Amino acid sequence: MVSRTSFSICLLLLSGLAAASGPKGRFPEPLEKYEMPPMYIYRLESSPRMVSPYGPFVSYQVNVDANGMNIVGDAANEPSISVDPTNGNKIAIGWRQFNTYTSNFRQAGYGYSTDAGITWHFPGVLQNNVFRSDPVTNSDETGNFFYLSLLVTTFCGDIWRSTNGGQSWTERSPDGGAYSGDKEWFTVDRTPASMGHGFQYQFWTEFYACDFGGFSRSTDGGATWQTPISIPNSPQWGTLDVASNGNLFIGGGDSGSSFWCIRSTNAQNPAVTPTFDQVTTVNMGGSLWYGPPVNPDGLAGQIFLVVDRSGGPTNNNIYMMASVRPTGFSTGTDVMFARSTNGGLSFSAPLRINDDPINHNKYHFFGTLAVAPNGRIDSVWMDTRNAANNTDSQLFYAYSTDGGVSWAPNVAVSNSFTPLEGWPQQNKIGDYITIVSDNTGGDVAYAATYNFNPSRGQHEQDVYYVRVAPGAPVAQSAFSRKAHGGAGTFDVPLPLTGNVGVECRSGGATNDYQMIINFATSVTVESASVTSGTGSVSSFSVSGSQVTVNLTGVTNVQTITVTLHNVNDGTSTGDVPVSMGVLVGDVNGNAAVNASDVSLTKSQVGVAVSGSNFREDVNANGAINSVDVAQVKANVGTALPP
Ligand SMILES: [Ca+2]
Ligand SMILES: [Ca+2]
Ligand SMILES: [Ca+2]
Ligand SMILES: [Ca+2]
Repeated sequence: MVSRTSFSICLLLLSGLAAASGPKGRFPEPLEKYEMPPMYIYRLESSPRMVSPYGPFVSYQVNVDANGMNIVGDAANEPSISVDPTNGNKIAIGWRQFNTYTSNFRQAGYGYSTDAGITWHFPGVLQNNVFRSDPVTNSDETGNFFYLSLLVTTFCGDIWRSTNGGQSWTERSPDGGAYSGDKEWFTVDRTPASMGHGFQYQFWTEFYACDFGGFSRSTDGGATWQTPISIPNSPQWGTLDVASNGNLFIGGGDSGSSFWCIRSTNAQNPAVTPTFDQVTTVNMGGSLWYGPPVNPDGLAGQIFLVVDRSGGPTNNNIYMMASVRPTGFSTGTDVMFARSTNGGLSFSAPLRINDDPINHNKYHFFGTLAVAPNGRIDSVWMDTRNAANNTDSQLFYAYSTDGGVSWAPNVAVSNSFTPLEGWPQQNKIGDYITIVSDNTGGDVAYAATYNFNPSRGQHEQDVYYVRVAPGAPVAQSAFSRKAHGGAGTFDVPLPLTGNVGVECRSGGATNDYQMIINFATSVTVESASVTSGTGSVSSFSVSGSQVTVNLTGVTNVQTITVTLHNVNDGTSTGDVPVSMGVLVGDVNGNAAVNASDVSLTKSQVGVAVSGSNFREDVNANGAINSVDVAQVKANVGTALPP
C-alpha cells in the first residue's frame, strides 16, 4: 500500500508506478500529474465580469473576485455543477482554479449562486495552497452538495459537504480519506426508497490510484470509505449513476475503442462487499481520444452514463454518451449516444447527436448529458462546425423527449471562442463540462475564453454558467379558413417558413378572418394577439393540438402576424408567431393583383366552388360570378408590401 503520510516516498513510488503499470493498450500515464509548485502572485488586476449573450441564451462568468469582477491572469476549467433539486436558484460549481496562467499549480475552486446562475460568488478554494484537481460535485435529493477532490500528490481524494448551497464546504474525512485515483468520479443514491439511499459510489483509473482497486463505497455520506475493490475490465474515464431500484451502473472504457456498462445490484446492500454481476460491451461508434487538436493535452471527452429515474415509461433507461473519433478516421470527433431499455443487458446502436453534415475536419467534443425528473434528456457539447479554422468552438444543445430515440435539432447556445488560448502551462481546457437538468431546462457549467488578457495578448480561460432549455413547441401547419356559403369550408395554407401565404378572399363587413394552427401534440396557449400589422384577435380557442384564432378589423394589402403566447406542449413553452398575407383578389397567390387574376376568375364564373377553385370565390359566398370578377378588377394594381 502506498503511504498516505509520507509525501516524498509517495512521489517516488508513483513515478515508478506510472512507468511500470497500466495494461497494454491503455493510455500510458495519468491525466493528472503533480507538476509546478505554488507561485507567488505579486499583482492581480481585474476587469468587468463577462456576460455573453447569444440569442436567448446568456452565459455568466463564474470565477469572479470578491467584487464580482473578472480576475485578469488566472485560468479555470473542468467545471462540475450541482443544483439544489428543491430550489433551482441554488447552484454550486467546482473547478480547477489556476491563480496564474504562468503556473499549472491548481486548486479546488468553488463558486455559488443564489439567483439561478445570474450572479456568482467565488469565496475561494477548498484548501489554500494545496494542489488539487479533478473536481466532481453532486447533490442529494434534499439539496446537500458534495465535492470530491483529488490530491494529485498522492492520488488520494476526499469528500467535502455543503449544507448551504455551496457557500461553504466542510471536509467529511481526513485529507485523502476517500481513497480515489486519477480521473475519479462519484455519484449519490438519491432515491429514498432504495436500500442504498444516500450511499456514495466512486470509481477511478485503477492504475494510478491512492491505493489498490478502482472502486469504493461510502455508506455514511462520504465520511468513511470501504477498502477499494477492483471492477471487471478496470474501466476508466467515465461516470456512474444509480437506478431508482438502487442498482449501480458504471460507464467507462479502456481509453480506446472499448466501452462498458457494468452493473452492481448489491452495492446498495451495506452488509456485503459489492460485486459486479453484469458487464456489457457498448459500441460508441469510435474511440476516445487523448490530445485532439482542440485540446492537445486533454481528452476530446470522457464517458458519461446517466439513468432515468422519472418513474414514467422511460424509468431506469440507461444512457451513455462519448465524444469519439469515428472508427476508421484519424481526425474529427462526434458526440455519440447509446441507450439501454433492459437494465444494461444490451444497448442500441450508437446514434450521432450532432446533426451537421459529416465532416471529419470538425470537432464535437466534451459531450455530456443529464436526465430531467420528467425523463427529458438534455445534451451539450463544444462544436466547431461554424469555424473556418475547425477549432473555434461554440456550446451546442439538443434534447430528447422520447428516451433518446430522436433528438431536437441542434441549437448553438454560446458565442464562439478559441479553446487554444489561455492555457495555464498545460495545453488544455480541461477534460469535461457538466449539466444538471430539471423539468424545464438544464444548468450548464463550461469553460470558455471570452475575456481578453491584454498583457498576455490572449483570451483567458474562465468558467461560465448558462441555462439551456427546449425552445417553443413547433407548429406543424397553419391555415386561413373561410366558409363559402353552402359550398363548404376551404383553407388557404399559411406556410410557416419561406414566402408568406396569400389570403385573397374578402373579410366581409367587419373584415373577419380565422386562422387555424396545428401542433404535433396537445397544447395550452396563454393568449393570442396581433403582433404586427392591422387587425385584432376577437377570440381564440384550443382543442387538443389545434388552435383557432378569430380575427377582426383585418385591413387589405398587408402582412399580419398573430402570435400565440406561452404555448406549452408539456415539454417546452414559448411564443409561436404565424403570418398571413392579405391581398383581396390575388386569386393566383403571386402577391400582386393584375389581369391574370381577372381572367382566372372569369374562367371560373358559373363553375361550382371546389377545393381547386375556391380562391376565385373572392367574397366567399359559395358562388363564383360577376360580383367576384368585379371585386378582383377593383383591386388590380395592389400588391403585398415586400
Ligand atoms: Ca479570469
Ligand atoms: Ca482532470
Ligand atoms: Ca395575382
Ligand atoms: Ca362569390
